[in-house]
Amino acid sequence: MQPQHDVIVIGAGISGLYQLHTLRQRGFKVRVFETGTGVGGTWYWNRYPGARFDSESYSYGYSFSKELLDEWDWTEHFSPQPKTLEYLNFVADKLDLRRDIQFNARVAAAHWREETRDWHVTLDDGSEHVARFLVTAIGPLSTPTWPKIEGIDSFGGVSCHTARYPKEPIDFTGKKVAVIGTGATGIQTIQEVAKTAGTLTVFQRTPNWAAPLHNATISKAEMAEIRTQYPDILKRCQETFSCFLHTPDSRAALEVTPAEREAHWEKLYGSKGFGMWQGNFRDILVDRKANALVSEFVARKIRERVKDPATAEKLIPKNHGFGTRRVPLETRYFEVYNQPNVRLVDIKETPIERITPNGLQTSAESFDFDIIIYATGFDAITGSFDKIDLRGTDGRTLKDTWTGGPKTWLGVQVEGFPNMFMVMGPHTALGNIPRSIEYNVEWVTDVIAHMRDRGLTRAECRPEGVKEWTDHVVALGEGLLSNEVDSWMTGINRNVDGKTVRTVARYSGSAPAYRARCDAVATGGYREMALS
Ligand code: NA7
Repeated sequence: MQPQHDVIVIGAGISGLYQLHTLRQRGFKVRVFETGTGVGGTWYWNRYPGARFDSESYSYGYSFSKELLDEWDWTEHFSPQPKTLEYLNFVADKLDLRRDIQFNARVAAAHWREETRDWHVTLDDGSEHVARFLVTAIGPLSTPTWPKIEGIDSFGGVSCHTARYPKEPIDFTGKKVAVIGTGATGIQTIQEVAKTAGTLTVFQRTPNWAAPLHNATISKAEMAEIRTQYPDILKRCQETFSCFLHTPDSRAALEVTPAEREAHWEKLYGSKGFGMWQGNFRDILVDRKANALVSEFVARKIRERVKDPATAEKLIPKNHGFGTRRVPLETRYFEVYNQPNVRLVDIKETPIERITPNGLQTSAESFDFDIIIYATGFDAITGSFDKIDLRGTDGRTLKDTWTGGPKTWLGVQVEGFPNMFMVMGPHTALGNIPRSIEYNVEWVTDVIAHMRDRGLTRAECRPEGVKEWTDHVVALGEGLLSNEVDSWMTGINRNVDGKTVRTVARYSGSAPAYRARCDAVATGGYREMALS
């Protein structure tokens, strides 16, 4: 079978849409395969109540097109999912992207063919497609995981995972609702469902440190003002550590006086977005003493906000410090537990034994529910790769290649997988993700264009490059308190076989350093790669 396309892109989320656009702009014939029935990726699937950005909307949208920036109005500082999905549809229409996207199309397998130097892709429906290059734009958090609880299929009411939430909203009025999971997703869901549910029971295994979001609407006049500031906003995102508007304070918590510390933390706790996590003193995520102090500050806030002291204690994490897991941002989350219709069940104390036709059974009690929402997270970073039968040279699978943790070159290539490029793969700078995506996508497009212009048909990273980058990523993670804690960021998900040992799957250096490294490869004529 001859190649029908220059490039096959898997996924039509923020990465895939921009990858399609940049490649098309450079004259490539591109086909995008997307499992969903529409564009949006993360923002297509995560329709759960309360889903929204934790990054400021105006720092999150695409930055490459003045026209898009000029024509799109954000309505809230932290955009809710329906508006974000509307935005991504607006982008797809504006750039006329849909004609090259096939929806309802899940890639089941992608095999490299050395003799013809191309990728042979098979969809779920058995159809086959061939392209010279393969770009994975499948997202780091896109394969939802359900808990392994006995009887999960026996429930007679409505149940769903937050990342597979139905398109028709569920009405909670007067209903008995359960939410299992208290990560960033669970917290957004809980604070929304609590507004209308008859009763809401939250099943918490591990509490997470959360900080206030301080969302607000954006008026037309304010949006006009923001638009004039776009150059500064986007420039700042390019300069900060993780592409957020917030970046670590140059001072250490332990260098300043207790009064200065307190004042800084009060200010951060009272300001919008990720400041408390990303704009904090530079030592809180590496120094145990500094981390204990900031954790104590946030614990105090929880105790002030939750009326029942026993409930407050349950909501305060004891097994990890503030910021060592992804910090959920919340809007009156802790106050939810002061409502008479809301109850917190600590399932470390009384584990869930089984889901029953009417609800669920813990070791202490039987509960009846109309609705159970699973906010139980994702098989993060490598999970979406594992679901595809990806085979490189000699038929070796990617899953086998990554046993014991991912090994990559710059997070964009894998040894033995020529002509495959990853956008937001393991070992790339995630941070404020669209900013990282735009860089990654443009870099990949440049390599592919470089090859075409020189008649080159095969690109593979070199083994020594993979070792150097993987060692570098592991070294960057040393000393970070977050790498001592179980979370999706350290590759742990006990709902997935084999994801019980911590791995370093995230690049934890700065985004500017990452870009400088990748820029050097490009300006060096990609000599670090084996191109032929
Ligand atoms: P997370 O952060 O992985 O949270 C999943 C939650 O579900 C967490 O509280 C888990 O408890 C809980 N969980 C997982 N499995 C079970 C079982 N079997 N029983 C009970 N509770 C369970 O996923 P999110 O979707 O909230 O957020 C993922 C990222 O998406 C987020 O960080 C943002 O970047 C966007 P645990 O902590 O494992 O004890």
